[in-house]
Amino acid sequence: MRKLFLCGRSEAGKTTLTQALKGEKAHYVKTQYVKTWDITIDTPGEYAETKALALALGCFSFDSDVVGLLCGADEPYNLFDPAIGGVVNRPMIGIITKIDDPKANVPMVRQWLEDAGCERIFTVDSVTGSGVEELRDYLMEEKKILSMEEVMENQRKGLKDWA
Ligand SMILES: Nc1nc2c(ncn2[C@@H]2O[C@H](COP(=O)(O)OP(=O)(O)O)[C@@H](O)[C@H]2O)c(=O)[nH]1
Ligand SMILES: [Mg+2]
Repeated sequence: MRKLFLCGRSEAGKTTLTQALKGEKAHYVKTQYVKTWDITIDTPGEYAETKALALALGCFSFDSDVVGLLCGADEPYNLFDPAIGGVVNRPMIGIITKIDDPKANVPMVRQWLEDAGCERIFTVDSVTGSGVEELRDYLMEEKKILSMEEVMENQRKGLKDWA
């Protein structure tokens, strides 16, 4: 299974999604530091919210196979700049959580994540488990291991390294 790096503001649902992917029932735990599990790298939201700490996220992301930008469907503002995928040399996906929240605005959050450059967007409710299986199936897809020549060829064509 490919390892998913989770980045998003506090309370977006990174830890609850980690629990859902591990098959655990949702229970609240404040994430105090970056935690590497089998399936995810769970990060404290404060890292994404603070310019100085955000740099550390770049370093931690290199231990993952897939970078996930995570946003609650009820979030009132967006943390992710347009086209930030340029600084990530992994497939970058968007994950919209809390899709059943009464304040959910999935089309707006989807637009933010598309603008950021996410190549796929998943919608989940980590408490009920809705949509989590689709994300799990995506993570189960085989990891591509490319030779330097293949990467350079992709770069010559203007494609992503892993295309
Ligand atoms: N209904 C619903 N609640 C969620 C979902 N994801 C997280 N929550 C709730 O949102 C709160 C913050 O979640 P948490 O995973 O700790 O956020 P984190 O700070 O990004 O790790 C908790 O009370 C969770 O139960 C979701 O998909 N649906
Ligand atoms: Mg957390």
